[in-house]
Amino acid sequence: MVKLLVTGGAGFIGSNFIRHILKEHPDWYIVNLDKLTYAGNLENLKDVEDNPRCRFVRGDIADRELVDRLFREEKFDLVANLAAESHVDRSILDPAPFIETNVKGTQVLLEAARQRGIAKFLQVSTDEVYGSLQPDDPPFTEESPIRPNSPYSASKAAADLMCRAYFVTYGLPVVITRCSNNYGPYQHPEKFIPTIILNALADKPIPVYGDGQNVRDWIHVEDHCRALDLVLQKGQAGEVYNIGANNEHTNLDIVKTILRLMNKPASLITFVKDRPGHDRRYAIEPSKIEAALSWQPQVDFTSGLKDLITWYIEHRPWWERVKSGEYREYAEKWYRSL
Ligand code: NAD
Ligand code: TDX
Repeated sequence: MVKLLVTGGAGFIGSNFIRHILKEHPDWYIVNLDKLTYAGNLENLKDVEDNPRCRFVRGDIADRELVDRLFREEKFDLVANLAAESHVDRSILDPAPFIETNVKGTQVLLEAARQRGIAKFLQVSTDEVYGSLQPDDPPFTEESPIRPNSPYSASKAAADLMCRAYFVTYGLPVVITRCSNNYGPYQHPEKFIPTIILNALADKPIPVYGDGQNVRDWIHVEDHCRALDLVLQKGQAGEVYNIGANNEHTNLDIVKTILRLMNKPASLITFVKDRPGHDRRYAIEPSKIEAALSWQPQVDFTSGLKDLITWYIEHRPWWERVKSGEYREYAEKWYRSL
């Protein structure tokens, strides 16, 4: 039995990752440590909540005592750290929680792993730590300089560097992944693609920051989760693996594509004030993980978007409850029942 600690498992990528691991590894046992911030939603895991191979613990990764106790109780073989404050716009409004969770929380986990011993510590990071590209620049490789521009990406970069220090100084078997923008089921409605689909469904204006020419490199969350699973099992300690699907689009093109797929008018597009420090372009060079771990993205972008639009239509109660904040009642009820 392999014991895996997943942090942030009630969030977007974390919940997809837990579902993936339970399906792919019948002999793995997961502990999901999640603080249930505004972004954590146990309804994302409703279909696996009775699974005896998955235990939920509500708690903060920056809470040293709790994390130490958990490591003592469970004797983890593997850690996958997905817990984070993840939204760039929120980090611009208030950077402090980003330092607390993304930097301090990661260090607390690293230290507990160092004290107790661990086979692999996976730090789930982001392409945003590399900063911004100009239109003609080559994509980010693992050797690209770390040049974060937002408080969010600076906090993720700090966590990555702390992971590196724990590998170099203490020999802790840490691997870091840096993935591009994810889309897929259970993403928080504050993010761009959910905003487009939900506003289009309601015939509401779709806010496009600045001139809409910022470029993001999109990957389906399932392809990301398969890559994380491979890196957790086969990634080499001390290495960084970029994850991306060679799928760059301007924000404006994304909105136009989704509106076309939904049969909604382009008149919904509304240009709004730009995000301060808005990174112009991200692009990931994924050849290292493709060669080293035989990983390839499998989800075609147009089919992925079509399926996602259908998912939103079929999961109206899920997103209505998220948008109204009602899902918190579910969390409290579920938590009280323990
Ligand atoms: P999310 O905001 O949907 O989920 C984050 C989860 O972490 C939530 O369940 C939240 O409750 C939990 N959490 C927050 N602070 C915590 C704390 N102190 N202790 C315990 N749990 C806490 O985020 P996401 O989009 O699923 O991102 C997951 C990870 O992947 C993050 O580390 C993010 O930086 C990284 N990442 C995201 C993307 C993307 O496009 N979404 C791309 C690359 C990397
Ligand atoms: O309403 C919007 N209008 C808009 O034009 C929103 C919410 C966003 N945007 C733009 C900003 C970005 O150029 O769309 C692009 C994508 O925005 P987000 O969904 O906020 O993602 P981004 O800032 O690129 O960061 C995401 O990818 C990397 C995740 O939120 C991070 O957690 C991840 O590390």
